[in-house]
Amino acid sequence: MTANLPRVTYSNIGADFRPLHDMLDRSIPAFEQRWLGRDWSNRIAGRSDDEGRRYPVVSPIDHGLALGSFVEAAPDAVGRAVEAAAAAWPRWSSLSWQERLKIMRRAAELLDRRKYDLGIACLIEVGKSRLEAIGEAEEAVDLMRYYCDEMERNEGFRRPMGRAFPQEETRDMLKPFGVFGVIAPFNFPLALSVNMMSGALIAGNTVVYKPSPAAGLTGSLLIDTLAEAGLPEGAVNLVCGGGEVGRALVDAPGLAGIAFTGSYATGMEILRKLASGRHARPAILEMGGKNPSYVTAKADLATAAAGVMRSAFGLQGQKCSAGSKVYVANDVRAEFLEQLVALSAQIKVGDPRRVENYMGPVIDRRAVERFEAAAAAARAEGEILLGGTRLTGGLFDKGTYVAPTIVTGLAPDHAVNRDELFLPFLSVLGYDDLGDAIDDGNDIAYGLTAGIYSEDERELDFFFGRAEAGVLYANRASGATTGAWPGIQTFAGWKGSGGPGGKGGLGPYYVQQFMREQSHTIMRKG
Ligand code: UN1
Repeated sequence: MTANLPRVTYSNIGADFRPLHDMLDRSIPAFEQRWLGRDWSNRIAGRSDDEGRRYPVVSPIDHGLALGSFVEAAPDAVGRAVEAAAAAWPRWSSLSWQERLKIMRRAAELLDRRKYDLGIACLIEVGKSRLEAIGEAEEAVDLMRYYCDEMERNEGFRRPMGRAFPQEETRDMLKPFGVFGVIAPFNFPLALSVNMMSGALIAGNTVVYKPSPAAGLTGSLLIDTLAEAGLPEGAVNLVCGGGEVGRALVDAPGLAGIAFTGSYATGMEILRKLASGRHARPAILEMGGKNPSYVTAKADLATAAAGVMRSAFGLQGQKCSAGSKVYVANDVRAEFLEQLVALSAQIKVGDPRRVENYMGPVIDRRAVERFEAAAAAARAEGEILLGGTRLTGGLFDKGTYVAPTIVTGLAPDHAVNRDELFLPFLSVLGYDDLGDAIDDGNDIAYGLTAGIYSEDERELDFFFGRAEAGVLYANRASGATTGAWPGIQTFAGWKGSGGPGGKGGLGPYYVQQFMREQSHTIMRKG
């Protein structure tokens, strides 16, 4: 039934997805019937574990839609999960890398077979549109396969070294650290969980995984899939819950390192903690973004308007890669804004289970409050060009929906232009000098993604040389700052968007961040 359906990536926006939508029309209700409203358990040492408080979760699409209940792991359960992962580590890490890859490739195969169900889980749980959700599921599969291929290309990160003497032989290798805590965010509950867990596991570490409290369903389905692939008991453990559980995990004795994707404040707290024990431990971090794009006087304005719109409002602006401000050359500002506002005004917001809706709800009430505060500031100190309001009436009253919003006239150092909002909220700034605009776009704590629109190669070169961010794009209609794909765009956060190592995910320098180096030198006789 699902063979030969078109593949969704975030950037193949022109493809014919009708067969996919036909399938989703049938599969979404079937998924709801089968999976919603259950009581889920944590998973420790291969067994269900219910130690802790049960909490119900509802969908942001409709608060009457019960996703299920999950267990906020008690501190003792978190400790047992770390112990279980530590007990599984000798076995998992002593497998040859080829044997580990066999299991991980089986996991990728299972993920691939279940990608539509897993995508639908994200859709209902987080409120992403159909194409964002299925794109994410495809990304997760590609991620796991790509990291397996990288391990193979690098021959398990083992290589012979030089000889100081003819009789001396040295080899260099990367080895796993031990137990990794993996703490994942709500916005890409599948792709980012798979990203961090597969990095850790392929490298030979074992894992205690904490999904976002808003995304326990996707997390639980994912863990079931990994268990079925034949990972040894305890190699992956699931503990649900919020910040308290995350803190218990970071503080657990026996933890070798943390992979975290989420807010800057939490990521920095984790980094400080991991630097303060008996010795420093690795923190592989992907944090926020305040991603600028630049539209120069030499831009194709239709392409620019499409790309800026998609990056600002795709997944309701809740991507760390979202484009949240755009600097426009004053010469073309009026014309660009006219196109951008006209295009964005056509966005349909509503139930993301339905094919016509490009935007679904934002994740929770706190997001709506943040939205209303930013809109009030823009109303008072600048100008609202589109949106600016919470949506009400019908389904909107049952969930958390806001209008795609474009504002202008706020000072460059206004909080709206400096802080990550994680909302469908775009601020427009004019500029006369591209260098000044890029410098201002750089003048933030973050450095994740940035984009430019210009038909002038010299301007593109200038941007690539000057922008302080790990992921740079030029002239993309499918997204000014979003849409990185495994094996194609690497995803390294500079400055406050990433950890101190300067390397990111989706590329050739990810898996080895989960490993430590060792050299073996043997002096032979004779
Ligand atoms: C995120 O931005 O939160 O590049 C994760 C993108 C996607 C998502 C990355 N690969 O937009």
